[in-house]
Amino acid sequence: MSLTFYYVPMSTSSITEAILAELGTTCERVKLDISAGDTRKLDFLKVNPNGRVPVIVHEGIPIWESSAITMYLGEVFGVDAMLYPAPGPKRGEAMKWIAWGNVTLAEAAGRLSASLPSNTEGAVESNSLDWVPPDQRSEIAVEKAKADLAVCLKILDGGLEGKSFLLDDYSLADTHLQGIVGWIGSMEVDLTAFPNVMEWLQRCGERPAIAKLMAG
Ligand SMILES: N[C@@H](CCC(=O)N[C@@H](CS)C(=O)NCC(=O)O)C(=O)O
Repeated sequence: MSLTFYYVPMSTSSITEAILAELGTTCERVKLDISAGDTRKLDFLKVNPNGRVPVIVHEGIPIWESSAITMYLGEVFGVDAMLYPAPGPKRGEAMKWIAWGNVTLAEAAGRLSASLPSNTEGAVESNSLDWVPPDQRSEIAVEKAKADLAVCLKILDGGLEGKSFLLDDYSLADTHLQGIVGWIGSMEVDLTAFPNVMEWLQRCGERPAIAKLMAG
């Protein structure tokens, strides 16, 4: 089995890192540096023409987009490991949260992140593809992103009502979403208004694989 993981520390690829850690899947690791321009080099663009991490290459096939990677790794390695549902409605529920995490929750988080000064926690690097020049940023955009995040976090809080984890039992949907919510919490977003999210995030952080990653 050949599996290669392209990553940048402290980026979207941290989600895939957590997924691989939960699954205990071994792979070859290729570390890239955005500041050094690694994500725009021809060799990497052949792997992901978007010039972004994470990417996995499994048996010679590149798979990019963190949500697709989580669902793929779940399907291939996670079902036997009891970390991803078998095909059926529960699988659909996992996919719903993973896709929503990227398309809706992380979209609002990305707008906030791009508006923060580059040297603050959670902000994009000044030479990243997502960097917005300061003269194109506005307080209105920051407030709108925060308001949209609050709506999303309320939805997540409701989804966790009366449950320990999104699908009751811990799954890779939690691994994926906790990575996004952890990033949001590192920015100027107060999570205390969402008690179910706060408690869930703590429970996720107690998972041995995630605790080990957070300890560095
Ligand atoms: N939607 C993509 C987003 C990936 C993404 O934006 N990755 C950033 C790092 S957080 C990146 O690779 N940026 C490269 C660059 O800015 O050069 C996913 O979920 O995989």
